[in-house]
Amino acid sequence: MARLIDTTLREGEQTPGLHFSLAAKKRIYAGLARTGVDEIEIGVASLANADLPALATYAGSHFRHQPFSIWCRCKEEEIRLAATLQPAVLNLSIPASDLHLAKKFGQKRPWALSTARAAIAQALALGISKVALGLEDASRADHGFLRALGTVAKEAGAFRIRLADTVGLADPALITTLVELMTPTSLEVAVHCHNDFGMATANTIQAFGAGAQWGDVTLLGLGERAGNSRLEEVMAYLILQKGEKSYNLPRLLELCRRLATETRRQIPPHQPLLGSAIFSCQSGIHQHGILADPTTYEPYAPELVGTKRTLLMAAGSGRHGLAAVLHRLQLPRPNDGDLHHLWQRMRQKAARLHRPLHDQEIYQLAMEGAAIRNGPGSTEPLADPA
Ligand code: HCA
Ligand code: CU
Repeated sequence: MARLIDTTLREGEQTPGLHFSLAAKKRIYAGLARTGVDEIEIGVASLANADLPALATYAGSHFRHQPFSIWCRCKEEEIRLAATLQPAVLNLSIPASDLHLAKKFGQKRPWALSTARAAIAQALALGISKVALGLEDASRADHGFLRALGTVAKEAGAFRIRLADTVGLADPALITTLVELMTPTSLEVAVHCHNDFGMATANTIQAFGAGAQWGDVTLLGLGERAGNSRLEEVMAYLILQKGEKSYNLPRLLELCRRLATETRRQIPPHQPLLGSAIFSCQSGIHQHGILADPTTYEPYAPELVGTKRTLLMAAGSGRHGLAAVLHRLQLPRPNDGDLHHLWQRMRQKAARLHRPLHDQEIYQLAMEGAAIRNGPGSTEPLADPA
């Protein structure tokens, strides 16, 4: 079963230019809890994160059944601090690639193995019942070494390993390989996918297919550079395509829209799930199909994401769509010849204007057609436009 770790409050807060006040963090936490997300990573255990104790207290006291986790490096003082905040899970992190080990720590692989082992042991000894190990830059790490880190994590008592595609260069095939590498360790497996090539959501979904139990996500894909897997995409996919029942789609979308407003982020009209125009359709072939049965060209009903289907009349639209628009405008259905004639004039006008026509313009064209039919001077209205 696929489970989601939201890390908006940890990785998301690392988004350049973004800063959440404590009040905002609480609102986001509450909103996330209402979506049914399985684990909420609330921040980094470091002295620089002054809000963390208050946020942990809020999370623990207001949402007793919502597991929250804390992230930290394999550093004794950070682990000690994390332990005082009583998270359900501690997500430790250690670099796994030679590049990160050498450039950030001047270290080699044995150091990572012993450091991870000691950190897991320390966290467990301090009473944290569930400890996970994150492998930073796993997608550029040696595969044998990744397996060795997994084995050490398991021996030391971790329950989960998290494979981070830190710079977002993995494709679904590599994600499959990385997840499968961990199978022999019998640890639960998580992935943390970045979106540098636009593959974060696909990689996360692929990880589930390859046997991972957990995927990291953030609201609106917030995170370093191009961000992370979007909670809204991954969760909606699990709900709408996999029949997952434990999540709340309206709450999720409402939270995304609110956060977009609060962080002054525009939601582009064609943004998956959230965009206002994703169910607008102007091509004749698609309109014909949709009018016969919306499932021909829609993966789910627009109402499920709080939007509406809109048939636009453009140069490439067809007669079926036009007839439907006339119906919506409460205009009588013309005979086939008149409809054809109106359709041609509609297409010419839309082509001239390089855009779909507004209802008023369609209405006007239909009225002109009626005027021609009824003879010069006739202005008899057919109906008021909606
Ligand atoms: C970062 C670290 C991380 C860690 C992921 C993890 C990454 O870049 O700040 O510990 O699982 O992407 O590697 O977010
Ligand atoms: Cu990250």
